Amino acid sequence: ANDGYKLWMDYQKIENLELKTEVSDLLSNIYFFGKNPTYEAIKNELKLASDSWIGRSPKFSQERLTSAKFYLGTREEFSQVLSLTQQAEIKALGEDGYWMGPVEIEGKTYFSIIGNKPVGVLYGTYKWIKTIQTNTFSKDTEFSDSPKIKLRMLNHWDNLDRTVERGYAGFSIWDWHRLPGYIDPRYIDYARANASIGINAVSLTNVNANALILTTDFMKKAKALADVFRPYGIKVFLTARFSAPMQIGGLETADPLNSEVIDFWKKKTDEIYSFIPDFGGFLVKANSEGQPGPHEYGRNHAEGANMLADALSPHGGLLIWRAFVYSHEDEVDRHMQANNEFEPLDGKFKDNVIIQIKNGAIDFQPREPFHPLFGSINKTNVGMEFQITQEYLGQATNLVYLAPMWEEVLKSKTYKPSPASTVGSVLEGKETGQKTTLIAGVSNIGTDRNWTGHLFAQSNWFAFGKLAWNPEATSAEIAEEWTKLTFSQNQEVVSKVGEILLVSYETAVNYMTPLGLHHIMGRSHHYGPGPWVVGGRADWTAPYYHQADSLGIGFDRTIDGSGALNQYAPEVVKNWEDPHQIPEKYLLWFHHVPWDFELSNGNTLWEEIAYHYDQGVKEVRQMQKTWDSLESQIDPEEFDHVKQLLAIQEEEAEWWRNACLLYFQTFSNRPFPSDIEQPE
Ligand code: GCW
Repeated sequence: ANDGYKLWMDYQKIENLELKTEVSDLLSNIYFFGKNPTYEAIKNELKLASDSWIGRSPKFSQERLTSAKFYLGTREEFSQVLSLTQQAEIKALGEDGYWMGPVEIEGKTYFSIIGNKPVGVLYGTYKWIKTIQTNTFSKDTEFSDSPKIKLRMLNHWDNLDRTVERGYAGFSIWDWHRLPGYIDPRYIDYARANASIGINAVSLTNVNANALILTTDFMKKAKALADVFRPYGIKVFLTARFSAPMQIGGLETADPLNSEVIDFWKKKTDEIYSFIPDFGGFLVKANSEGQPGPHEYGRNHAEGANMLADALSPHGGLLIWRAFVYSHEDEVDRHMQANNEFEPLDGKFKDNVIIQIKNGAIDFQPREPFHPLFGSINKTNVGMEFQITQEYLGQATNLVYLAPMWEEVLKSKTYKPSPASTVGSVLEGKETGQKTTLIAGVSNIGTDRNWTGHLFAQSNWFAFGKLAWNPEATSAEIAEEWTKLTFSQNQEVVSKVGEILLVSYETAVNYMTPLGLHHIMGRSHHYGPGPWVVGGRADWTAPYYHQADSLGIGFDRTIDGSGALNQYAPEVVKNWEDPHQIPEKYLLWFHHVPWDFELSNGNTLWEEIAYHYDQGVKEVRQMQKTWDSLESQIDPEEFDHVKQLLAIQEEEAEWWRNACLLYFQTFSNRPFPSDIEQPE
């Protein structure tokens, strides 16, 4: 079981005897107040856990009065034994919320898990299991929780031929060829893993995929997956290619105002719902990077999105429309294009439309300032798109724990629509009252034995779920929980793995794109350095972004430059327009700065760039040392897997450092500081 397949759900024998007795007692007689497929899923999970924890299967009683020890059910099912106050408290936790703790039933107190819906009971059970795994369970303590975001969603970029766009962990886990007849047990494990961290929606297909997924044959396959996921509270979404009416509907146009097109989508949507009655809706990439969209017909994004939203709304479906739009025909700074398109349309989208916005305005770069659309459109539902797969962050060889990046974005102050607004508060709907809230993440899952290619990339899947559930959680607490569940409770392991996780993001930024540099990676595969890359469209070349010349480096996005800074609130503009005030991590994102510009620590810009690259390499070496020191505490197979990858990462960090510094030196014409390892 040490190949990583079991993720953070690799239940281990309970060593603590007191806990073992307590858990054995609870598992000796479990009573469910009702019957439904979700409770069957819970029973399955309890059996898996129990078998590993205590070497025995749990017992489920059919009758309540057989002196059961452990009670599970919904608030309604429990209503006879709960006080009105208790019921009100639980009700306030909302659809997915749960409560656990002691409940008095016929004069005796029993440990219980109560949800408003069966899925809440499921989430409560997973939480309970984690308390056992991390040795923090106490049956007398009450605990309750509920998600702050309604849709916690994975976006797979999986194609129907099983390749995965920007996937680095093998092929797609969706075996379309054998679906719907064959249900790979892996689908169930996938659903378990997602439910255990609160993920409740999944879009199965690539936003760049063709329209084939919308044909009847593929719908049947998608239905089979939806049936597997349903007990785990997970809804299926599909990508909808805007030109589908032409590709699979035999029409001459995909104009969203054309009545035949409208009819095509209505019928298509009805058909999907006939297979998947709780279908989530569509996810659409339109008029971006060559994908078809409403612009072809002189229509805007709202007209395109609303037409699809109308087809979905009778069924309660959602239309998720991506704001990642840019065109190379547009001369305007790519950073500005989404705001330019969407701000004028604010308020024009239907209620069941959500605009899904990437965390930054360019494209999942190692570090980006928050996207200026957050806080700028407030009469339209907005959602976040993070990227879990490490397209620009070393893919499956580099150990990079992404939660600190996501936390940085979520905590960023937008100052819009209100002075206290943050990206997180906007997403939670606190600012606008938005109900259908969304955090999506581009999946890093594939057919690899350990699901994610790099064992540590599992931490990103885990952290994504945790932050989507609670955007106010910290990357440090998530790192600790993941480590305990994945490796061990041992204090040394927890603290050293924690060190590695928490330093890893800044480390990668240091050796890839420090101080606000961006988009200087290799062409199209996006792996490794390529600050020299030219040819093809301007906004896919590196010099467009770093603008290095004999005077300095950086993209001037100030008011006198491209003006992108103007898309932020005046408070942000005030802090960021001055190169001495802006946080140095964003400096070259917004400013073209002379090589001899003095930074806060007294170094010149040129020196500081060199020190950051050098530091990145040193930090990877430190991560290697820390990992090596854990050899005796980690399973040998897992230890070796990570060790080998860290060695590759060290080489790649050097590659980045050497390539970028030597290249930028051709502009700066300055020596490297003598106290760094000299690039060659
Ligand atoms: O990050 C870029 C990727 C494309 C991707 C696009 C998008 C799905 O390089 O591969 O296409 O973003 O998000 O649409």
